[in-house]
Order: sequence, then C-alpha cells, then structure tokens
Amino acid sequence: PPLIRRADYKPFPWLVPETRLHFDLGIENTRVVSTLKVVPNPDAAADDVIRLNGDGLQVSSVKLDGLPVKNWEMDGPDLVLPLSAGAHEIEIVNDVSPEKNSQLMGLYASNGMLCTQCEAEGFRRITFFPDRPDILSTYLVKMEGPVAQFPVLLSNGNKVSAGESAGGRHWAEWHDPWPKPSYLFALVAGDLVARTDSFTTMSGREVDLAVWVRAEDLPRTEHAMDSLKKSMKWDEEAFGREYDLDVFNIVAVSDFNMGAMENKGLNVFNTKYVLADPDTATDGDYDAIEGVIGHEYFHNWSGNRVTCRDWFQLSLKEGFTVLRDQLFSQDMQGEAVKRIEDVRVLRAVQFPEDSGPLAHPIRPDSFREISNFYTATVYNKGAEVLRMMRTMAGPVAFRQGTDLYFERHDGEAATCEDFVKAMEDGAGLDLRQFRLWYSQAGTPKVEVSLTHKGDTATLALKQTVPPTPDRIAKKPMPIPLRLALFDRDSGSHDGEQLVILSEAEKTIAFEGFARSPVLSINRGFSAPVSIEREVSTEDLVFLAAHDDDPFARYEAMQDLVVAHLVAVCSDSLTGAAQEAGRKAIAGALRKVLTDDRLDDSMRGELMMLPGQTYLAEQFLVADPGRIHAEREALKVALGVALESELIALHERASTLPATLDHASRGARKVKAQALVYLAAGNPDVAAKMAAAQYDAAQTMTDRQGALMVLTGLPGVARTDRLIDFYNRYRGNELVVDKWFALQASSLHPDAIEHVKALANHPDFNLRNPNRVRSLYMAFAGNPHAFHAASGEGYRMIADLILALDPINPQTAARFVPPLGRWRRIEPQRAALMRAELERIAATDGLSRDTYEQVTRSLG
Ligand code: B3K
Ligand code: ZN
Repeated sequence: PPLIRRADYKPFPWLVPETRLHFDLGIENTRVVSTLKVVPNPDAAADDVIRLNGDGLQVSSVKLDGLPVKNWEMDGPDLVLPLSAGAHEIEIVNDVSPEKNSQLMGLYASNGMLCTQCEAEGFRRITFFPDRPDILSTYLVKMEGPVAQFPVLLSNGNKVSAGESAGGRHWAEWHDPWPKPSYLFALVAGDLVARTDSFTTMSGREVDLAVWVRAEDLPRTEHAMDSLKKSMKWDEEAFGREYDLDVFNIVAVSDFNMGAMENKGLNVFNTKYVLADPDTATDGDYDAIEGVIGHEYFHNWSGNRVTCRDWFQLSLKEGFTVLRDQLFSQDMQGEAVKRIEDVRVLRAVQFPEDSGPLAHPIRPDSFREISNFYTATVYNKGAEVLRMMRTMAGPVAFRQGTDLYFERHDGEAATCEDFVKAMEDGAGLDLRQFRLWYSQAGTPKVEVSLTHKGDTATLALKQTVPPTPDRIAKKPMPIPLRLALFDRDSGSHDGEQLVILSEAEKTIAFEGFARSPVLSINRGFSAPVSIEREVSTEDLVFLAAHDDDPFARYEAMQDLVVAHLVAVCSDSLTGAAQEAGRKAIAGALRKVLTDDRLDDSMRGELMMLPGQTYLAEQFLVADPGRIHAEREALKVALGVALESELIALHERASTLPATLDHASRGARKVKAQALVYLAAGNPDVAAKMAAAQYDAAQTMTDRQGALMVLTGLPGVARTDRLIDFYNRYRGNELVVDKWFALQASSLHPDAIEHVKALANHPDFNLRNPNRVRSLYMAFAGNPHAFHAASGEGYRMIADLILALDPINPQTAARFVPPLGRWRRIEPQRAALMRAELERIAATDGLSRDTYEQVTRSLG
C-alpha cells in the first residue's frame, strides 16, 4: 500500500455542487443510483478525466449528461471517466450487499436494520465519488424499501417528502441544504422507535429532537436526550454556536467500530454511548454518554460547518472537538475531577503512543491507512495543544479566536494552519514558535529544580523533546507552566503565575522567601509534558495535603507513589527506606480517607494508584511483571495499614441513597476504591463486604464495583455472583460486555484461562466490535495476564488480530499497539512480542490497516 503525504495535497480538478442519491433498500442487496452535478474547479489545474473513488464496487451502468457511455474504465477500485471542460451530470448505478459488509464501513446491516459509516473513506464503499473531505456537495437522498422491514427511513438534513408505493413498500426523501463532504453522509433504515423532544435555539428556532433505538431500549434513552439538550444550550453559551437544521436525529446501533459519528443532522451512535439506566449503566457510563453526545453535537460546527481540507488536518476537528467536550463536561460535572480524569487518559494512552513506534505529530505527515490515525495523539494531545493556547490567551481572548475561525471558514474545508492564524488574529497571540506543537511528536520532558539562597528561590527549567521515529532532532517549544510557591508554615501562596518556557533552558528568580518554598508546578496540567524533578517526600506530602489546585494535589499523591514504586522496582531502596516510603504513602492516604473537607468524588481520585502503563512509562525498559507485583504489594501494605479507615469510609458511604446526585455518585466511587484496597489487604473481609454490596446493589456502579473485586478473588462468592450477574442481565448486550470485560481484566491468577474459555462462550462474537473489545481490549490491558512470562498473552492477541483482520480490519489493527511496545519491555518478553508481530507480518493478504501498524511497530 502506498504512503500518502501531506505535502502532496492538490485540489481536485472538479467540484460536485449537487449530489442526488436513490437507494432501493435490501439487506442482501441495495441498489444505488447516484447523480452528480460536476463543474471544473476554478482553483485547480484542469483535467480531461474525473476519478471517482470506489472500494469493491461493481458498475452496472454509467450515463453522462443523460446518455449511456462506455468510455469509462476501472483503475484499480476507482472509476475514471473522460470529461470535457464545462458542467456535466454523471449518473452511476451500482449494487452493494449490506449483509456481507463485516467491516462496518459503508452501508451495512446490524440487527436487521441498515445503517452507514462513511468517515473516513467509507462513502466509496457505497457509490463512486471524489471521496475526499474538500469536495462539498448538497445531498438529496431518496430511500425506498419494504414498510414492514424498514418502517423508519432517515438521512441527513430535513425530510422533504414521503409516501407509499405498491407492494407494501414506501419511500422518503431527505434534503440537506448544507454543503458537506461525503464522509458526513448517513442513511438509516429500520424498525426503530424514538424518544422525541424539542429545543428552541437562541434565535428562537424550534428544533425537533429524536433518539432512535429498538423498542425494548426506549426506557433507557432519557439521559441521552437530556445530554443532547444540555449540549445544544452549552454550545450557544460557551462558543456562540447555534444549531442550523429543523431536526436533529440520533440513532443507536449495536455494531459500530467507534464510539459515534457526527453525520450532519443524523448522528449515529454505538449503543454504549446512548443507553443508560441506573440498573444497567455505571456512573462512568452516564458521564461518557454525556461527553460523547456533546462531542458529536459540537462537531456540527467544529467539523461540519467548518470541515477539514484533507485527512492530515484531522486534529483540526478532533482536537478542537475533544477540547470542547472536555470543557462541556467540566461545566456539567465539575472541573477538578474531569481534568484529573482527562489527564489520566492522556497518560495511559497518549504518552505511551508518543514514546513508541507509532508516535506521530498531532498533524501527521504521512499515512497508508487513515483509520490508523484516529489516535489519542490526534484527539487528546490535539485537545491539549488547543488548551495551551487557551491558557496563554485566557478564555475571553480564546473565544475571540474561535469566533474569528468560525466566521472566516464557515462553509469551507480548512487546515490546522487556518485555525492557528485565526487564533493569532482573533486572540492576539504570537504562535510562530508554538506551531511546532503541530509538527513535532514526542512528549516533552521538563527538568525542574528549585534552589534557595538568602531570600531568593531560583527555579531552573530545562526542556527536551525526545526523538521519535519520524524525526530525531527537535526544537524547543513554548511550554506554558502554571506554578505557585507555597510558604511551608502558613500552607499558602501569594498567587499563581504563568511561566512560558520557550527556550531550552531558563532560570527564574523569586524574591522574598526567607525559607525555601514548596513548588507546585504544571498546575491544572497546563502543558502535556512530563515533569522531572528532585523533590523530597516531605514536599510531596505537603502538597498532597495543602495544594489548593486540585489537579496538583492529585499529582502530588501520584508522584509520591510513582517515585516510590520506581525506586522499589529499580532495587535502589534498602528495606528500611522501602518501609519508610510505604509509611509516608499510607500517611498521605490516611489524610485523604479522613479529610472531611474533601468531597467524595475528589477523594476517589486521590485514592487511585497510578496505572500500570503510566508506571511502565517511567522506565526506559520496563519489567511489567515486576511493576505489577510491586504495585500489588503496595496495595496490600496500604490495605493492611488502613483497614479500619477503609472499612469506616465504606460504611459511611454505604448510607447514602442510590440516586444520581453528586454526593451519591462520589460515595459509590469511594466505596469501589475502598474495596480495591481491602481486597489486597484482607481478602476475606473484602469478599464478604463485596458480596454484601453486590447483593444489596441498586445501581450498576455498586454491583460492578463489587463484582470486580470478587472476580479477582478465588472463592465461591466469585462464582456465585458471576453466574448471578450473567443470568440477571443475559440478553442485555452492553451489560454482558461488562461481564466479559470484568473477567478479562481481573486480578485472578487464572485470568488467561478464563479468557480462553470466554472466547468459546456462545455469546462471544468476532463480528461485534463491542464484544471483541470487551474481551480482548480488557485482556490486553490486564498486566499480569497479557504480559504472562510464557508469552501466551501475546500469542492470544496475535491470534485475535489474524482471525479478525479479514472480518474487520479497522478493529483488528487497534490491537497491534499493545504488542508494539516491545522495545520498551525487558528483553525476554520483548523477544516474544516481536516474534508475534513477525508472525503477523509474514501472513499473506493482510489489510492495509494491520499491515501498516505491524510494519511500523517492527520498525
Ligand atoms: N469522527 C468520528 C470518527 C470516525 C472514524 C472512523 N474511522 C467520531 C468522532 O470523533 O466524533
Ligand atoms: Zn470527533
């Protein structure tokens, strides 16, 4: 497969101002008639042919300006048609088989309904078209099919007409007045019911809202609808963005490669991000639904009204929209906790990507398969880069920048450079050097030291941007660091400062400190960097107890544990020093458990130990077995040392009612955390408490939290509750997914055997991405099972990739990165991981997706 380069962008020689589509719908066969108005592109070099992309399509007939023509030819999957200068109308007829479409790209069948997924290059699996995001067209779509099978017919925009036809058939016609690229096209046909509502926009227009699901799922759509209305309101207030059609439809489907898709006026969602009630969805699920509904809705402006010129600009819409959904969720759920959660995801997923073989800048320079670039780097680091602009400009000026961006580029396919320029002009920032964040990959490292002499504290900062496979030599980038210097006696500071580290090294003197202050730096995680500093345990304990920036307080707890575990795993601590380290951590954690000024939601964050992948990141070459063992040993020590406090916390939290309010949710979070430590420190007591919590549970959060602990503990309670859980929720796909995931991610010593057995469970199904992920993504993230010294875990993931690749390459390729970490893993495991990658690479007929990820990972 060829390498496609950003530098090679050329505008397309033709424009397609109007697209008309006719679908004769059927599960086995759907006939597509496409009529395109094309005109020469005044901004491109003229061409005497038009190349229409296809992917696996067979042509039935082609007409040009109303007359059948035969002078077209196929060039690989594409159709190439000679075309004289001037305006033309092209009509193409072809057939597709939704039922056979297991890739879930293009038009496919899911539970008897038909739906589409076109981003990035799925439209070409439906019909021939210049399938690139800079070709904007209005769409008129007519769908026709049997009423009984497809009572509901939806597409983008507004419904313009509908009617019955002979033989129990009917049709509907939809028109989308907003020119859009083909990746935003969508069609849905099926037996669906809707929760409906309406929203009045800021200019007073009424919009009909609907969330479409299967009839049995209707009771679980209330939260999705609430989230949609909140999103619409918030985007008006926070970004001045108003909705622009008369209807907004959301459809939930069970078979979906990603979370959801922002098709104009017709968002298609994975059921996981729509359906919720307290009995079947956790508090985390509720938040995720709100966040994803917001995200897709916000795309209506950041992505749809202003789209991307080419796929290298993906972060233009995704990084921006992630920032928007994060700010939305911060406003809905509370800023402090949301920020901590977002940073935890960044560190667990994006940092490893940035330090491994798949590292790429947020605006990549080349790809073979664009689906492989829907990454945490493009999305989450992309959001961090914009967040830094916001930190430097302040929220008011940042908003002026985004206003100018929308105003300048409405209706256009824009570039990241367009965004930066609008931000410079609108917010009054100078971003010349800052643009490096778009072109340089790798997580910058900032070395920090604070010295004190007389009444002056001197801060020395030094940045390095590490080499990545695409580039060795890097330039320093502007790094905005929010910091504060605490007086250790009063426990307070004189105000926060924003320091921008633009050069490789910089020192700053702070006067008026008779005693050496305690430094709190990168507060709020103001820059997506890793901070390295010599800091005493005493200072970290101080910050963990006193920092008024909630993120920094969390960070101090994390640093305390990270420093300790890194030292233990490097064998650099004496027994006594190790004991002292544990004591310090236990002391800090005790304060967290008992500080009654903390709310439980924040307490739950402060209780969380740094994750295995983030810990592994601290080592040039990590021993996952050792890290896991030491992390568990620390849990045991903390569970033993704090048993009575943990039990008391669990008891107190158990008295709160099972509602969805903030306090009850916080209580459920600390209950789950308390059980995790108790399970390590006193498994018998924990098993009893967890079984009781499970039996009394009124919410999925409580039930799942209890079952997670039980699943990791051998014993009868485990088996009984696992069987109960399955029987209670069998038939509910999303909850059965949880049942698979709990077992695959469990601490149980036999987790590998459990996963093998589950792969043969009648409910396991390689064709359903949610089910595949619930078993195997959970497994790939389970350190002791995936990294089993025998290499069995690696073999299982490689076997999965090979089995899944012919069915669903996009999802298969997502399992390559865990194996791709081999260079950063100790030599014996590294050799086993590499061998599995080589076995995959040696297989004939790999998809472009898997081929690209495996070859990059072998490097
Ligand atoms: N834009 C879609 C991503 C679809 C990618 C398909 N390979 C979802 C989102 O980011 O909102
Ligand atoms: Zn998105």
